[in-house]
Amino acid sequence: MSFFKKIFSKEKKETLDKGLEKSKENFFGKLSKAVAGKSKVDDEVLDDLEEVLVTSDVGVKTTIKIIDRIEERVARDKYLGTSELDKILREEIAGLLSETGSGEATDFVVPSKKPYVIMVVGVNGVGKTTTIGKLAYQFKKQGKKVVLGAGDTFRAAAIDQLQIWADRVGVPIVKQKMGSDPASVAFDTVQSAIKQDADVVIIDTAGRLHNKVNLMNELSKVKRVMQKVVDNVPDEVLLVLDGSTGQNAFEQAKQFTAATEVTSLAVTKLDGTAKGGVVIGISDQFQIPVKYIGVGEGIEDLQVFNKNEFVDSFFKKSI
Ligand SMILES: Nc1nc2c(ncn2[C@@H]2O[C@H](COP(=O)(O)OP(=O)(O)OP(=O)(O)O)[C@@H](O)[C@H]2O)c(=O)[nH]1
Ligand SMILES: [Mg+2]
Repeated sequence: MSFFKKIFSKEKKETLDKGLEKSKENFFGKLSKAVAGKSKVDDEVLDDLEEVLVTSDVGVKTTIKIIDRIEERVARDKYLGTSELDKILREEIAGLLSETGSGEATDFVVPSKKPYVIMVVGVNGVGKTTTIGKLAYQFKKQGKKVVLGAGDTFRAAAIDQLQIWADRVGVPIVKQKMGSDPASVAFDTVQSAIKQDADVVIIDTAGRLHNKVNLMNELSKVKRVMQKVVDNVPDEVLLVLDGSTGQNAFEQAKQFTAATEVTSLAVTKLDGTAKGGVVIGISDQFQIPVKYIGVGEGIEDLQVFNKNEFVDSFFKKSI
């Protein structure tokens, strides 16, 4: 590993540790209450642990899986002290995540076929536009030519906001007037990307979900119309979820994955929340990989989700 790479990953790790600070405080606070005065992992400790996991937004299904594993271990090891509980929990959670169907996530790898088209979906305010800006920045740093498409034509401010990100990153944007057809914007964007010989296209979309049928129709139309320019696009449909909404993020993931074909997930706002456990539940329960996590509002605050690093950081007490 090069010197710079080492420095970079150390910094990355620190951002992740810092980003998860609130979640960790919350989790360890509850965990130490659950084991206070106990020397042995007994049924009562397990009940309390179950509550800690559920209230940390790991989700009921994943919590049950984790508790089952710990129970098995208690039965096997007979006498399991509470001092080892941290370590065992960490091992079991890491084990569980490595077995999930979503596999080991990597960042988006731009293929040689151009353009690589990413459509970004999700409800209002989850962080779609911000994530697009951060992603564009990462691609640009890799030397890729990026074009953004302002497919959220629902609000004028949405177009302006994407423009601000485009300027900040220094990439071109294709946009039309507010109220215009998002599919037409997507069409123009892909066409313009081909003309410019761009590597990556990222399309923003509006986040209305009050009518699932409408949303599904609109997203399929955007896809269909883009396919008039290039076959088999989009290459990725990235669903953005706001981690600070906890269980709501699970619901959104369920609804969106049922309504449209989602290929990857990004979970944002993990810095401002005590609900970081949501990422553990989401990566366990959906067959779609969590690729990115957002740990701040800045341009650099998007990280590739690495399960092991995440679990390590989540369980690291020293902040
Ligand atoms: N703390 C924190 N804030 C974030 C993160 N990602 C996005 N935000 C903030 O969340 C707010 C909403 O982000 P947007 O990117 O506008 O969300 P959106 O999904 O595009 O919203 P709409 O366009 O309204 O549908 C903004 O104030 C962002 O700065 C993150 O990882 N951490
Ligand atoms: Mg937006």
